[in-house]
Amino acid sequence: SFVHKKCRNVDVPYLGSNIHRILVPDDLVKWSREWKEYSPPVYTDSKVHGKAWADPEINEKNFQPAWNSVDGKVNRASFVCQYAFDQSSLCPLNPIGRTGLAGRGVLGRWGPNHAADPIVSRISDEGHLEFVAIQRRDNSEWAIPGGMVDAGEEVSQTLQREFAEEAMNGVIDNKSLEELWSSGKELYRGYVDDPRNTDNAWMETVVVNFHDTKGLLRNVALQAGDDATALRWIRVDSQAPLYASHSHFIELLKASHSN
Ligand code: RP5
Ligand code: MG
Ligand code: MG
Repeated sequence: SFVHKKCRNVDVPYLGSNIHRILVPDDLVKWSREWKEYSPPVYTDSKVHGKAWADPEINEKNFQPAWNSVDGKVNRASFVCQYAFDQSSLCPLNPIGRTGLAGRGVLGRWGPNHAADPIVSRISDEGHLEFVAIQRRDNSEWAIPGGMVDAGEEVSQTLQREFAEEAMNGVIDNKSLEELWSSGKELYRGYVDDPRNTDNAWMETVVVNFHDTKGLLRNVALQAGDDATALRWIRVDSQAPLYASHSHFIELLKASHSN
Protein backbone atom coordinates (compact mmCIF):
# COMPACT_ATOMS: atom_id res chain seq x y z
CA SER A 1 0.00 0.00 0.00
CA PHE A 2 0.94 3.65 -0.42
CA VAL A 3 3.57 5.18 1.89
CA HIS A 4 4.37 8.86 1.79
CA LYS A 5 7.97 9.85 1.04
CA LYS A 6 8.26 13.58 0.40
CA CYS A 7 7.11 14.35 3.94
CA ARG A 8 9.82 12.09 5.39
CA ASN A 9 12.78 13.84 3.78
CA VAL A 10 15.49 14.29 6.41
CA ASP A 11 18.06 15.79 4.03
CA VAL A 12 16.64 19.31 4.13
CA PRO A 13 15.24 21.26 7.08
CA TYR A 14 11.46 21.70 7.23
CA LEU A 15 10.24 24.60 5.02
CA GLY A 16 11.15 28.00 6.48
CA SER A 17 12.85 26.57 9.56
CA ASN A 18 16.00 24.90 10.81
CA ILE A 19 14.03 21.96 12.21
CA HIS A 20 14.86 18.49 10.88
CA ARG A 21 12.45 15.58 10.83
CA ILE A 22 13.58 12.38 12.47
CA LEU A 23 14.08 9.47 10.09
CA VAL A 24 11.02 7.22 9.76
CA PRO A 25 11.96 3.94 8.03
CA ASP A 26 9.47 2.58 5.46
CA ASP A 27 8.36 -0.26 7.70
CA LEU A 28 7.57 2.08 10.61
CA VAL A 29 5.39 4.57 8.73
CA LYS A 30 2.11 2.94 9.73
CA TRP A 31 0.84 3.89 13.18
CA SER A 32 -0.12 0.25 13.72
CA ARG A 33 3.59 -0.65 13.79
CA GLU A 34 4.68 -0.28 17.39
CA TRP A 35 7.47 2.27 18.00
CA LYS A 36 7.54 3.05 21.71
CA GLU A 37 10.37 5.60 21.63
CA TYR A 38 8.93 7.56 18.69
CA SER A 39 9.18 11.18 19.78
CA PRO A 40 9.47 13.58 16.81
CA PRO A 41 10.15 17.30 17.19
CA VAL A 42 6.97 19.36 17.63
CA TYR A 43 6.89 22.38 15.34
CA THR A 44 4.30 24.94 14.25
CA ASP A 45 5.55 27.98 12.29
CA SER A 46 4.94 31.23 14.16
CA LYS A 47 3.36 32.65 10.96
CA VAL A 48 0.42 30.30 11.54
CA HIS A 49 -0.41 31.75 14.96
CA GLY A 50 -3.40 34.08 15.11
CA LYS A 51 -4.22 33.84 11.41
CA ALA A 52 -7.87 33.83 10.26
CA TRP A 53 -7.14 30.93 7.85
CA ALA A 54 -5.59 28.85 10.62
CA ASP A 55 -6.79 26.96 13.68
CA PRO A 56 -5.72 27.96 17.18
CA GLU A 57 -3.67 25.66 19.40
CA ILE A 58 -5.28 22.28 19.93
CA ASN A 59 -5.90 22.83 23.64
CA GLU A 60 -7.40 26.32 23.32
CA LYS A 61 -10.65 26.45 25.36
CA ASN A 62 -12.98 27.74 22.66
CA PHE A 63 -11.63 25.41 20.00
CA GLN A 64 -14.22 22.62 19.74
CA PRO A 65 -14.08 21.56 16.10
CA ALA A 66 -16.32 18.92 14.56
CA TRP A 67 -13.56 16.49 13.60
CA ASN A 68 -14.02 14.11 10.67
CA SER A 69 -16.88 16.15 9.24
CA VAL A 70 -17.82 19.42 7.61
CA ASP A 71 -17.37 21.86 10.48
CA GLY A 72 -19.31 24.99 9.52
CA LYS A 73 -17.24 26.54 6.73
CA VAL A 74 -14.26 24.23 7.16
CA ASN A 75 -14.13 20.71 5.77
CA ARG A 76 -12.41 18.61 8.44
CA ALA A 77 -13.36 15.31 6.82
CA SER A 78 -10.63 13.30 5.16
CA PHE A 79 -11.04 11.69 1.73
CA VAL A 80 -8.86 8.84 3.01
CA CYS A 81 -10.63 7.58 6.12
CA GLN A 82 -11.91 8.56 9.55
CA TYR A 83 -8.69 9.77 11.13
CA ALA A 84 -7.69 8.88 14.68
CA PHE A 85 -6.10 11.00 17.43
CA ASP A 86 -2.89 10.93 19.39
CA GLN A 87 -3.78 9.71 22.86
CA SER A 88 -1.75 12.23 24.79
CA SER A 89 -1.78 15.40 22.63
CA LEU A 90 -5.31 14.76 21.23
CA CYS A 91 -4.07 15.92 17.81
CA PRO A 92 -5.44 14.28 14.63
CA LEU A 93 -3.16 11.58 13.21
CA ASN A 94 -1.99 11.57 9.59
CA PRO A 95 -3.94 8.72 7.92
CA ILE A 96 -0.88 7.49 6.00
CA GLY A 97 1.32 7.40 9.09
CA ARG A 98 4.41 8.90 10.70
CA THR A 99 6.31 11.80 9.11
CA GLY A 100 9.03 12.41 11.70
CA LEU A 101 7.54 15.78 12.70
CA ALA A 102 4.59 16.66 14.97
CA GLY A 103 2.63 19.92 15.19
CA ARG A 104 1.32 21.70 12.10
CA GLY A 105 4.50 22.99 10.50
CA VAL A 106 3.33 25.72 8.13
CA LEU A 107 -0.14 24.25 7.62
CA GLY A 108 -3.09 26.09 9.15
CA ARG A 109 -5.48 23.27 10.00
CA TRP A 110 -5.11 20.37 12.35
CA GLY A 111 -5.99 17.29 10.31
CA PRO A 112 -6.74 17.62 6.60
CA ASN A 113 -5.88 20.86 4.80
CA HIS A 114 -8.01 20.83 1.66
CA ALA A 115 -6.69 22.09 -1.67
CA ALA A 116 -7.75 21.96 -5.33
CA ASP A 117 -5.54 21.38 -8.38
CA PRO A 118 -6.66 22.53 -11.85
CA ILE A 119 -4.82 20.71 -14.65
CA VAL A 120 -5.33 22.87 -17.73
CA SER A 121 -4.22 20.88 -20.77
CA ARG A 122 -4.10 21.00 -24.56
CA ILE A 123 -2.66 19.18 -27.54
CA SER A 124 0.25 21.24 -28.87
CA ASP A 125 0.69 22.03 -32.57
CA GLU A 126 3.21 19.18 -32.63
CA GLY A 127 0.58 16.80 -31.28
CA HIS A 128 1.79 16.45 -27.68
CA LEU A 129 -0.45 16.46 -24.60
CA GLU A 130 0.81 19.23 -22.30
CA PHE A 131 -0.38 21.13 -19.22
CA VAL A 132 0.11 24.52 -17.57
CA ALA A 133 2.71 24.37 -14.80
CA ILE A 134 4.00 27.04 -12.48
CA GLN A 135 7.17 27.32 -10.46
CA ARG A 136 6.49 27.62 -6.74
CA ARG A 137 7.98 30.48 -4.78
CA ASP A 138 8.43 28.40 -1.61
CA ASN A 139 10.84 25.79 -2.98
CA SER A 140 11.31 26.53 -6.73
CA GLU A 141 9.73 23.22 -7.77
CA TRP A 142 7.41 23.00 -10.79
CA ALA A 143 3.79 22.25 -9.95
CA ILE A 144 0.17 22.29 -10.98
CA PRO A 145 -1.16 25.79 -10.10
CA GLY A 146 -3.29 24.61 -7.16
CA GLY A 147 -4.14 26.15 -3.83
CA MET A 148 -6.04 25.92 -0.59
CA VAL A 149 -9.82 25.84 -0.43
CA ASP A 150 -10.83 28.99 1.48
CA ALA A 151 -13.35 28.73 4.35
CA GLY A 152 -16.84 28.50 2.88
CA GLU A 153 -15.56 28.18 -0.69
CA GLU A 154 -16.76 25.58 -3.21
CA VAL A 155 -13.97 23.47 -4.69
CA SER A 156 -15.16 24.48 -8.19
CA GLN A 157 -14.44 28.09 -7.23
CA THR A 158 -11.02 27.28 -5.78
CA LEU A 159 -9.98 25.62 -9.04
CA GLN A 160 -10.77 28.72 -11.10
CA ARG A 161 -9.52 31.22 -8.54
CA GLU A 162 -6.18 29.52 -8.03
CA PHE A 163 -5.63 29.16 -11.76
CA ALA A 164 -6.45 32.84 -12.22
CA GLU A 165 -4.16 33.91 -9.36
CA GLU A 166 -1.17 31.74 -10.22
CA ALA A 167 -1.41 31.40 -14.01
CA MET A 168 -3.37 34.45 -15.24
CA ASN A 169 -1.86 37.05 -12.91
CA GLY A 170 -5.16 37.50 -11.08
CA VAL A 171 -7.49 38.06 -14.04
CA ILE A 172 -10.51 36.17 -12.74
CA ASP A 173 -13.42 37.24 -14.95
CA ASN A 174 -12.34 35.79 -18.20
CA LYS A 175 -15.47 35.21 -20.24
CA SER A 176 -13.53 33.46 -22.96
CA LEU A 177 -12.74 30.58 -20.59
CA GLU A 178 -16.30 29.90 -19.37
CA GLU A 179 -16.65 26.93 -21.66
CA LEU A 180 -13.33 25.53 -20.48
CA TRP A 181 -14.34 25.83 -16.82
CA SER A 182 -17.59 23.98 -17.45
CA SER A 183 -15.72 21.04 -19.02
CA GLY A 184 -13.96 19.82 -15.86
CA LYS A 185 -13.25 16.14 -15.39
CA GLU A 186 -12.23 14.92 -11.94
CA LEU A 187 -9.07 12.79 -11.94
CA TYR A 188 -8.36 12.33 -8.23
CA ARG A 189 -9.48 13.16 -4.72
CA GLY A 190 -7.37 12.17 -1.77
CA TYR A 191 -4.11 12.54 0.11
CA VAL A 192 -1.15 14.52 -1.25
CA ASP A 193 2.41 13.52 -0.38
CA ASP A 194 3.29 17.16 0.28
CA PRO A 195 6.66 18.05 1.85
CA ARG A 196 4.81 20.25 4.37
CA ASN A 197 2.79 17.38 5.87
CA THR A 198 3.28 16.44 9.49
CA ASP A 199 1.97 13.78 11.85
CA ASN A 200 -0.97 16.06 12.72
CA ALA A 201 -1.64 18.18 9.61
CA TRP A 202 -1.62 17.10 5.98
CA MET A 203 -2.69 18.09 2.46
CA GLU A 204 -5.62 16.56 0.56
CA THR A 205 -6.82 17.67 -2.85
CA VAL A 206 -9.34 17.38 -5.65
CA VAL A 207 -7.63 17.28 -9.06
CA VAL A 208 -9.72 18.35 -12.06
CA ASN A 209 -8.71 18.37 -15.71
CA PHE A 210 -9.83 21.20 -17.98
CA HIS A 211 -8.83 20.19 -21.49
CA ASP A 212 -8.83 22.98 -24.05
CA THR A 213 -10.10 21.32 -27.23
CA LYS A 214 -11.10 24.61 -28.87
CA GLY A 215 -7.98 26.71 -28.47
CA LEU A 216 -9.72 29.04 -26.01
CA LEU A 217 -6.42 29.66 -24.23
CA ARG A 218 -5.03 31.38 -27.31
CA ASN A 219 -7.14 34.40 -26.30
CA VAL A 220 -5.77 34.46 -22.78
CA ALA A 221 -2.48 35.83 -21.48
CA LEU A 222 -0.95 33.19 -19.26
CA GLN A 223 1.40 34.71 -16.74
CA ALA A 224 2.78 33.62 -13.38
CA GLY A 225 1.22 35.48 -10.45
CA ASP A 226 0.80 35.39 -6.67
CA ASP A 227 2.97 32.61 -5.20
CA ALA A 228 4.13 31.48 -8.67
CA THR A 229 7.39 32.84 -10.08
CA ALA A 230 7.35 31.35 -13.61
CA LEU A 231 4.97 29.52 -15.92
CA ARG A 232 5.33 27.11 -18.82
CA TRP A 233 3.56 24.35 -20.69
CA ILE A 234 5.05 20.98 -19.77
CA ARG A 235 4.66 17.89 -21.94
CA VAL A 236 3.20 14.96 -20.02
CA ASP A 237 5.91 12.68 -21.39
CA SER A 238 8.76 15.01 -20.38
CA GLN A 239 9.60 13.21 -17.08
CA ALA A 240 10.11 16.64 -15.49
CA PRO A 241 10.22 16.32 -11.69
CA LEU A 242 7.16 17.90 -10.07
CA TYR A 243 6.14 19.08 -6.59
CA ALA A 244 4.56 16.72 -4.03
CA SER A 245 2.41 14.00 -5.72
CA HIS A 246 1.87 16.03 -8.86
CA SER A 247 3.69 13.53 -11.09
CA HIS A 248 1.13 10.95 -10.06
CA PHE A 249 -1.70 13.34 -11.01
CA ILE A 250 -0.07 13.82 -14.44
CA GLU A 251 0.06 10.03 -14.86
CA LEU A 252 -3.71 10.02 -14.25
CA LEU A 253 -4.08 12.80 -16.84
CA LYS A 254 -2.12 10.74 -19.38
CA ALA A 255 -4.24 7.68 -18.70
CA SER A 256 -7.49 9.60 -19.07
CA HIS A 257 -6.39 10.90 -22.50
CA SER A 258 -5.03 7.62 -23.81
CA ASN A 259 -8.35 5.89 -24.42
C1 RP5 B 1 -0.30 20.64 -2.81
O1 RP5 B 1 -0.15 21.98 -2.38
C2 RP5 B 1 -1.62 20.59 -3.53
O2 RP5 B 1 -1.64 19.54 -4.47
C3 RP5 B 1 -1.71 21.97 -4.14
O3 RP5 B 1 -1.11 21.99 -5.42
C4 RP5 B 1 -0.88 22.86 -3.21
C5 RP5 B 1 -1.71 23.80 -2.38
O4 RP5 B 1 -0.89 24.58 -1.54
P1 RP5 B 1 -0.40 26.04 -1.92
O5 RP5 B 1 -0.08 26.05 -3.40
O6 RP5 B 1 -1.53 26.98 -1.61
O7 RP5 B 1 0.80 26.28 -1.09
O8 RP5 B 1 -0.29 19.77 -1.72
MG1 MG C 1 -2.42 30.08 -4.59
MG1 MG D 1 -0.59 27.33 -4.91
